[in-house]
Formats: sequence, structure tokens, C-alpha cells
Amino acid sequence: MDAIKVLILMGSASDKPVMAKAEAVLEEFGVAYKTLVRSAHRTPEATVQAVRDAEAAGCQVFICAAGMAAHLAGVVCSKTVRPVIGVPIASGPLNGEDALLSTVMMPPGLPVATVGINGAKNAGLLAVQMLAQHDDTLTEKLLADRKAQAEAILAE
Ligand code: RP5
Repeated sequence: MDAIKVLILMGSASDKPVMAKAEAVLEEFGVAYKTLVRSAHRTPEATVQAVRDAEAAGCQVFICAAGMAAHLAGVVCSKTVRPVIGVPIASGPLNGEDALLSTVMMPPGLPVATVGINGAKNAGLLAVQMLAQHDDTLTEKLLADRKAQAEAILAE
């Protein structure tokens, strides 16, 4: 795996349209990332291997998206001490409420920073904010982004 700062994992290729918003944020901020489809249930060994490979490639933050019984972020959290951001995906008959609870309700000692249902954009931004703790250029870009958001609202 080439050097990366963020690994995006998703439980199914059907999650790709939602997770494109996280990818867009990382591209906008110039953060090196890789995206893989890996499932906690369907490909458990490959999921763990992806975490190992990503850490060896310098990964600092994991973004994990899954729908229904969404255990991907929790499993990844169990294999790394890097921050894990969970994105519950709206899929299946419960429209993401199942994934939200599965992702956010981690046992004490294993935190997953969970964004809203389909909250891929915020997941990308939260990853950038984590990386910005040690990167002044990213901090400046984040401040400019917030300013642009405010100006857009005030111009309405
Ligand atoms: C989850 O089940 C995936 O993350 C996806 O959101 C959902 C449905 O998966 P597919 O049946 O579309 O592969 O594991």
C-alpha cells in the first residue's frame, strides 16, 4: 500500500455513492487516502489485514462505513489505537437507524467517533481536523473553509 494518512473502509460497494463525499473532502484538503471495500462479516480476515497494511503505510485515521448490523467500525477499533470514525449507512428496511446504533453504542474502552447517518462529509472533515492537530497548513485550510461557509450563509 502507498503512503496514506486515512483509510476509508466500507462494508459494500453499494456504500460507495455515500462515501464519495468523504473522498471529496480528503481530495479538497490534499490528504492522501485509500478506499477499500471490506466487510466485518463477509471478509473478516481481510478487514483485519487492511488495518495492518494501512498502519504500515502510515495511516493516522480510519473512516469505516457500513449499513444494517454495522460492526465494521467496531471491529477496526478493536485492531488499532488510531482514531476510528464510524459512518452509519442508510440501507435496509430500518434506513440506517440500525447502523447508527450498531456503530455508536461501543462498549466502554473502545471508542468510535460516530457521525450522523450517511454523514460522510463530516467524517472526512473530522479526519482532516484530527490530522490538523499536527499540521498548520491543514489548520489554515479548515479555517478558510469555515469562513467560506459563513460567508455563503450571510450572502443568502
Ligand atoms: C452492509 O450491508 C453494507 O455496508 C451495506 O450498507 C449493506 C448492504 O450491503 P449489500 O447487500 O448492498 O452488499 O454490510
